[in-house]
Amino acid sequence: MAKFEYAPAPESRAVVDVAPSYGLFINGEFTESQGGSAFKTVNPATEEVLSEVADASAADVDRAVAAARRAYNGAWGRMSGADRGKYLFRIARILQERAREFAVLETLDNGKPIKESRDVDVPLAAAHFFYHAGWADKLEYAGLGTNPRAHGVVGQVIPWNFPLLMLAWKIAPALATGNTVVLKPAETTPLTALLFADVVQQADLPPGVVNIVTGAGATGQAIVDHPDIDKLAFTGSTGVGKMIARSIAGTRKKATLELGGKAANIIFEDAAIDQAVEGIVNGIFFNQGHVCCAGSRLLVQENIAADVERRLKRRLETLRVGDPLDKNTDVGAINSKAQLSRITELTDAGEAEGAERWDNGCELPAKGFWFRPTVFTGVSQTHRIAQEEIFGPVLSVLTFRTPQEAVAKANNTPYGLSAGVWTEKGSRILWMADQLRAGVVWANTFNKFDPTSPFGGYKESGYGREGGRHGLSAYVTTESNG
Ligand code: TAP
Repeated sequence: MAKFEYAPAPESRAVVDVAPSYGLFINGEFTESQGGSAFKTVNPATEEVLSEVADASAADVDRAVAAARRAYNGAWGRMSGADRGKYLFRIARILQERAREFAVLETLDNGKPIKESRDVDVPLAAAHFFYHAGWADKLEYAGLGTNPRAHGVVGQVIPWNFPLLMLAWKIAPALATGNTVVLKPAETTPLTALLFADVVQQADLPPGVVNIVTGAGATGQAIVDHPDIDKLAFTGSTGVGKMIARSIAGTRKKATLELGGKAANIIFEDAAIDQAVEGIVNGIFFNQGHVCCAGSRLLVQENIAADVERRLKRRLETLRVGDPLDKNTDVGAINSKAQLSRITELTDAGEAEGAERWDNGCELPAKGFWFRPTVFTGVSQTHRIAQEEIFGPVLSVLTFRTPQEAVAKANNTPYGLSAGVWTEKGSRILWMADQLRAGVVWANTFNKFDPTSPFGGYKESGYGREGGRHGLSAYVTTESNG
């Protein structure tokens, strides 16, 4: 086993063991993939191979769905909500107990700074299980409709930007409502999902309730196409989301799609500027900008634009880019070579289309996938960098004069996931929240998440909500929604 050490101080050392290879987690145990094929998962900060992971074929997905069906028809389907809740509480507590292990593994496989996996990803994942544990025996009173019942077997496909957290967003509500699960993590970040399988065993969950099938897009497609899946939950790109919607059209499958975004972070002249600059930096550079709700467009009122740009650049010069396992790192590695190429292609297009490019000039490690925090000014609405999701540490700055113009520009994208408003005027916050076509609107803050709040988009950002009472409704049928 390869050993990876975290934290330079000996007293705060935590070590995580990464096995040289992993199988699929089906029916409560690890098993080989039927075709025997595997793929490598790489540490994006060093390009070192971390492990070889089984590549699930359609036949493996079929085995996983059959196991989930047996579990649903068996003990799990008959279990009381109170007993299901106990399993969820147990999982939440184990996640807390093993938090450091999860944080280090997430950082190794994803490239995100350890302070983010430690303080955001893992605690929020545990919080999601605690929150849904509380719902498991109260579904009758959740206002979801008459006689809420599980769908049955749920297929779940998640992306690489918050691997453990997206897994928690998917699995916790599915189990709380009595469904069983077949989940596919992203190809570049399978390791925390496989460690979660270990937690499932530790919590003594009945076999087949949670199945983890690793693989690439073809494995996801096999889940989507499987005839015995009752409901699909997908988080990922709008392109793949559209393909999934087409694949299941006319079938009995229900679906929730959480897709891309191009959020506007809007600063008015009366805002507390330093606080707003902090929010903007967090909004786009948190998790290297690999965030669906990232504030990737800054809309700043024209008369304060020069001041904001100056303060923003000064702040960006203080960001530490580098070793994700260093507790002082602010911006880690780009998750994959493919993602780095996409960011490079779009930023080159930004320059070619005439926007002015600036980066913080920091040194980058020799190995691994890296991109400097970058800001484009003089961006117009038609530029690709103002329209397309870059999913990297790149901010496009546009200006506006009136609130009406800010709303028009903010809404002028195919997406509608999130937005931020910075102003001292309460009435303006309420007016903007009403006008913005975004599922989440933050005021004088950004990137705040809580399991009690529903999260999801308008337009091409998808449909359905995750979190809160609204998120539960996607996992049940009632006498009114069939
Ligand atoms: P995708 O390429 O769409 O991949 C998402 C997942 O779908 C991965 O597990 C992927 O497998 C799988 N997949 C690929 N092709 C598939 C197919 N034909 N059928 C079924 N599954 C398939 O997105 P990504 O690049 O991993 O993630 C980034 C995107 O996710 C961004 O657009 C981001 O905005 C969005 N996102 C949205 C949210 C919310 S809540 N709205 C949250 C996080 C991320 P592979 O990994 O093997 O390709």
